[in-house]
Amino acid sequence: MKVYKSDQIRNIATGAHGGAGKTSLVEAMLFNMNEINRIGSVELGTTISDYNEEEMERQISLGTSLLHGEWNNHKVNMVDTPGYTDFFGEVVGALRAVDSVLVVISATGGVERGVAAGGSGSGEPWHWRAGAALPQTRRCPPDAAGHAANQ
Ligand SMILES: Nc1nc2c(ncn2[C@@H]2O[C@H](COP(=O)(O)OP(=O)(O)O)[C@@H](O)[C@H]2O)c(=O)[nH]1
Ligand SMILES: [Mg+2]
Repeated sequence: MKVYKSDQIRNIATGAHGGAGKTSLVEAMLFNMNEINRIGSVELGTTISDYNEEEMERQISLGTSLLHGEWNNHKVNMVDTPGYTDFFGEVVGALRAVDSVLVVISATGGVERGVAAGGSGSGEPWHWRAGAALPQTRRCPPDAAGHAANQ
């Protein structure tokens, strides 16, 4: 087994409300890292992350999945969390183990309750990240007028 130095390891969790696309994004990342040779589908129950029978049947993530791949000689550990608040405990556990959280925002639905909506937002990933003192990077696609909105 390949041995990585600690500075070659990245631990990343996904975070967002259910249905934002976390599991699909992780699946695409695994494909791009050549860990899998086809991109599975949530609808067909063929993703690596949503592997148990109930997840396949319901087409949602119910538990945290650990996945890994290699990119540019770095080991990337991905922690795909469930988005529904019933399973929030899974997310809290994941945040204790990661360096960063990939907050996924649906390109069609935009920012919805469960990502970073108003109020104290204590149950939302943008705020969980702050609570866990994790760094933040925001990268948004250009708006309709073509203005980039990266921070
Ligand atoms: N068209 C389209 N559908 C997507 C995309 N990403 C996810 N989906 C669909 O959105 C639904 C929820 O995706 P999923 O990855 O399970 O979201 P999660 O709950 O955040 O893990 C599924 O039906 C996916 O096929 C995308 O980039 N484009
Ligand atoms: Mg999921």
